[in-house]
Amino acid sequence: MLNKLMGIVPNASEHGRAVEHMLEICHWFMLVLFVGWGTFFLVALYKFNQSKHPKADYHGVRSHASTHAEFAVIMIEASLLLGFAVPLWGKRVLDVPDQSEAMRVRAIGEQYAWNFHYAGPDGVFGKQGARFVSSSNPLGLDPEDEAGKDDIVSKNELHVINQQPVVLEVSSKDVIHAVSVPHMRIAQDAIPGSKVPLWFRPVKLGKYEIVCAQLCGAGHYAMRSHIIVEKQDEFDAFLKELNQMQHPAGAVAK
Ligand SMILES: [Cu+2]
Repeated sequence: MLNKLMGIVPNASEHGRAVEHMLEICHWFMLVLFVGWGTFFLVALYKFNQSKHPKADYHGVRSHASTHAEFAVIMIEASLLLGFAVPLWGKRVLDVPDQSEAMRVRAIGEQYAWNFHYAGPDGVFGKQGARFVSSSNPLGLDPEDEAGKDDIVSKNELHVINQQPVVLEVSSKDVIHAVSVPHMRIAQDAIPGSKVPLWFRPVKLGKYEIVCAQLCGAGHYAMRSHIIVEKQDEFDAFLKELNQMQHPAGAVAK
């Protein structure tokens, strides 16, 4: 309920419910803290007003109520962190789905766009190297590598299949960017020189916004992309069209 009040977008991923559950608990906890400390502040303002206590009392609080309250807060915070946040995070980050069941896509950020790199019909990514990067070869694919000849790149549009897990290998060409998809409850920094896996399982057809969540330069605001969750046949048609566009010679017939 508090999540809704704070304007959370609808969930479209399998693990999203768990994230929402934790957010909801945290919001309620913060509300209790806010009301509690706010009330304490107002009471203190009234009770210890200078007109009532013209002389300062150097002894201070005599009861142990605040010590107990603080201890309770620490216990709740520790249980939230150790009981909810850490296991949830561990499950999210460590249990990357197996290659056989998940779709693997490389997400490469640049100023100011996202390149989504598919392995193509052979299912193998071509070798990449910084020395191959040029305006006509933005991903730095090795022109000699056969595996890379059928690779497909989609600019600012990540197409995925509904219900199939997706592993994004997140990296960047220039500065630090971040893939953030509020609807999928995922976010990951894109760091030049490293490939960090980020995975989710889309469970709702539709088009969802990908936001760059790191201030990456003057055009940061315009770095908008979308995830399109579609059915298998629509996805196949999309990939086929890009394949024909990017490999018109038909060298990669399949
Ligand atoms: Cu960016």
